[in-house]
Amino acid sequence: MKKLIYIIVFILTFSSCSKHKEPNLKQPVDKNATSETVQLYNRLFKLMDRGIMLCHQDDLAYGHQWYKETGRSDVKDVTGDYPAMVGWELGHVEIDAPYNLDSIYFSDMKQYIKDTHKRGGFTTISWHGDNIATGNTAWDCKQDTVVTSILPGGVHHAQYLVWLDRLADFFSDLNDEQGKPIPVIFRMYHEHTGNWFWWCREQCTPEEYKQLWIMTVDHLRENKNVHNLLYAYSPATISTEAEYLERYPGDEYVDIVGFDCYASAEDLSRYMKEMDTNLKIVTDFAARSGKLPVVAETGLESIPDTTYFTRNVYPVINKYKISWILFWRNAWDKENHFYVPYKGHPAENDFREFVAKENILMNNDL
Ligand code: BMA
Repeated sequence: MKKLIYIIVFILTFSSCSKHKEPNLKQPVDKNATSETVQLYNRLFKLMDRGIMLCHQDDLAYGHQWYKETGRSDVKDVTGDYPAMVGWELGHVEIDAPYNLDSIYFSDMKQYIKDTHKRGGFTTISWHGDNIATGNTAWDCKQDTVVTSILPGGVHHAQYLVWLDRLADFFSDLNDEQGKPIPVIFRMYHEHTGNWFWWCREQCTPEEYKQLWIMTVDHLRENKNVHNLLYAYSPATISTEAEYLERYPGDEYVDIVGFDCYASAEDLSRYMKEMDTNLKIVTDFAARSGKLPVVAETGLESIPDTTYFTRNVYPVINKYKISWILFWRNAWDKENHFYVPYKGHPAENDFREFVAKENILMNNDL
């Protein structure tokens, strides 16, 4: 009898254990990702069944003609809710500056990321790191040996690892109130199919680009023990899958696949076509490779067309199953550099209508 009880207890324990492990969870590329990071990845996939999350760059730090007002957000001013996801930018963390290239203190950024996490929202982070060879900005493309100079054996390799260490310190300092690491998405070396950053196609070969990516991921996770990241790949718009994959570092190094595509008021039909082509390429590839598809950056600067969101964005994204769409920042210090309407802007009704769609997810929908 005693033996039988032992056997029953053993079976019950074993079955509850295996249930607890949830063997069907999808694993991110970092095999040592924290359990919160694994949960995040799986949550993002699940949420795609309900809709597309709205994401806005720098949303909580500033907006059109305001800077650092606690709790404020242009998206919330107009719609009554925060975006489901917020984008941030790490440019200048690598040179140990106290604030980023758009004047956001990194200490504030960490707090905004914690606030978003507490509200149940998500965070994606880009990085316009400086050109280490010239000391100028990410946009400095005057010489084309910077990537080789960063790779192992290159003259700037050691210093570049110091830069990556500073990134790692930032990521490692993202903890919730219980001290658990907050998982975030890191979208690095983006728009590389363009020709405006030092990591773009004219500055390095496909092989060098891949090596740069792999070296960065390996350094963060193997040497610096950063395990709260999902890695996102986002070229500027392309027209074929071959182009999309030419510099793809491999399925072992990417969790999320997207693209950046901007509109111009003069040619919104070109924008819709480009969005459609890129969405098709990205969602097809994501389905095949098991990655998460997104629109990593988009927008129409200063939104001169007041039906842009409902007539140009929604009809295209609504055809696809994607995780989120990120609209670029509303600069606080530039009159016309904004991508989401602020209160009083002529496109605000259209934006509200867009956000009210059943399958556009805001923070309160999560
Ligand atoms: C660009 C512009 C710049 C900004 C940079 C990094 O697209 O918005 O003003 O400094 O992104 O955020």
